[in-house]
Amino acid sequence: MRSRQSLTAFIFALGLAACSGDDGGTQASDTGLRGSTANVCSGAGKGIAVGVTQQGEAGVFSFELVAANPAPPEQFDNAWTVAVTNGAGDPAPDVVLLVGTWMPDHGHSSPKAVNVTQTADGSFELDPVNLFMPGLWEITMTAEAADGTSDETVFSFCLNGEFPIGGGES
Ligand SMILES: [Cu+2]
Repeated sequence: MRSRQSLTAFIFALGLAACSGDDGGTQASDTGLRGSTANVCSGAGKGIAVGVTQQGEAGVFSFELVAANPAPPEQFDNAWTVAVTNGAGDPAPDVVLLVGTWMPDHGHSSPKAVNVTQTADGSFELDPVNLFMPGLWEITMTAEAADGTSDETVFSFCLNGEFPIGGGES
């Protein structure tokens, strides 16, 4: 099994190949994903949509995707609004939200960190949620209260899109 580091290096090698505009039929074509718009992970994950609410694994907090731009999520940068509520359905006070990205089938995260900003109403703005390639994504949300209480959930969904080789963002 390859390590996370070598997979990350592999992905960035693909990105470099795309930027050079010259690959000579190397690693990129070996993935079989070049320019593909195929559904690469159909049926995987729980799915994502505005209004989806998941209870944390510890049963302390709930996490709701209250807004998404674009909706449904698309490849590249997304902006999400997430509300964290307690067992009574009220906004959880004094909570810090940490967000991580992961592609379990590929063994890498997004190259961009998710910036999380709490708004006046207590919800959280996540911008960007950079879904830079199609496939199965796991977005882990961890809420940590001031008293040390912590809970987390994983939003998982299959993202369709065009593999960013030979065009798209660089
Ligand atoms: Cu990936």
